[in-house]
Amino acid sequence: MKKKIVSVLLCVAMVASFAVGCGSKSSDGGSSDTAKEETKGDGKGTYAVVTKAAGIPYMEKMAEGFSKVIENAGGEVIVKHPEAATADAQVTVIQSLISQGVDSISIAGNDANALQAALEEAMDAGIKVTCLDSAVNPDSRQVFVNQAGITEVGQSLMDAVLDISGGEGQWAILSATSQATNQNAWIDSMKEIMKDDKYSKLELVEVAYGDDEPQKSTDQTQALLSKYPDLKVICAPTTVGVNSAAKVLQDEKSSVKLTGLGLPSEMAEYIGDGADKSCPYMFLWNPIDLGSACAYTAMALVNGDITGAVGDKFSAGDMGDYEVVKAADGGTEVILGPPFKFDPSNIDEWKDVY
Ligand code: RAM
Repeated sequence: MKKKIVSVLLCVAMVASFAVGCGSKSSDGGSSDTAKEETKGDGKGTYAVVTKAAGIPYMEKMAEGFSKVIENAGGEVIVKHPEAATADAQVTVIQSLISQGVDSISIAGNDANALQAALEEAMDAGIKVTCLDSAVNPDSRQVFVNQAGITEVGQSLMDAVLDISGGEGQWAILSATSQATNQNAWIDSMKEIMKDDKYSKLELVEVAYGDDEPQKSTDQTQALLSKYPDLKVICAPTTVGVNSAAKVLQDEKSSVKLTGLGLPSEMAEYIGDGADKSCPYMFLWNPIDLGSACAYTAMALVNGDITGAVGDKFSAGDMGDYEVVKAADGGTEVILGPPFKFDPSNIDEWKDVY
């Protein structure tokens, strides 16, 4: 029953993901967008979404979900994919959006604190600021649209490492950038959970950083394999990292197994129980829905329906109603739901969706 409902939602998301593209504007270096023409002041508005970096399919799906909702509501969308997954690259983009006089900026933060001056400048100029996927600190935003509870993600990953390792042995984390708020929060949560006796036979040997770049993630995976001959499991809480690691492990027929947060479309060929597959199972959420939910949140802010305070309620169309709650970092957030497990039983039905 639950699966049926999920599938229906998926179809909606699929339609959404196919229907966008045509209307959304995008750029790869934050330099060429001139999307806003005459909409400011007509009640519709211009909504910018700033991803972590160009070239990350997860981020593209997220931006698609965002764009579809705004366009259906008659708004104007600006999609910006910064050149690199750095705070500096995002500051440049934010400044250009402030000059363009957008109504709203939604950003997947490459750093919790380093965007504060730029985002405060945006808010001082009357621009509504939300973050999604990866938070900026509470002073830099009105509300965070969080894909899943941090502890729920940490718990799912830790239990996967425990299970896949057989309960003991060496494991390593392959993360994105060392400054990424979301990956760091999930890693901190895993470390906290690991203090429980249940995990006492597991040894976390290293947290490596592939910077959400395929080549660097590949190099870091290879380095882990040569540094730790007894390594049993790699956990990569990044779609770029898990995809690169999956390929290395499978190509090298390594006995090291993998789990993490992956995009089904990128991971389907690596998921399985056999010795020839590198990833028994992994987790994620729907990045299209994440973008959609953030778009509804941004519109509610721009329309004055909410301010981003705890207890604020708003409607997110087909996605239902949301309530703003207190976030662990002291700010406020909207949470989409728990992470979803992808394994051999369901990967085929999801791989064409996102
Ligand atoms: C990568 C990005 C993103 C993260 C996913 C799981 O695509 O780092 O921020 O949420 O992985």
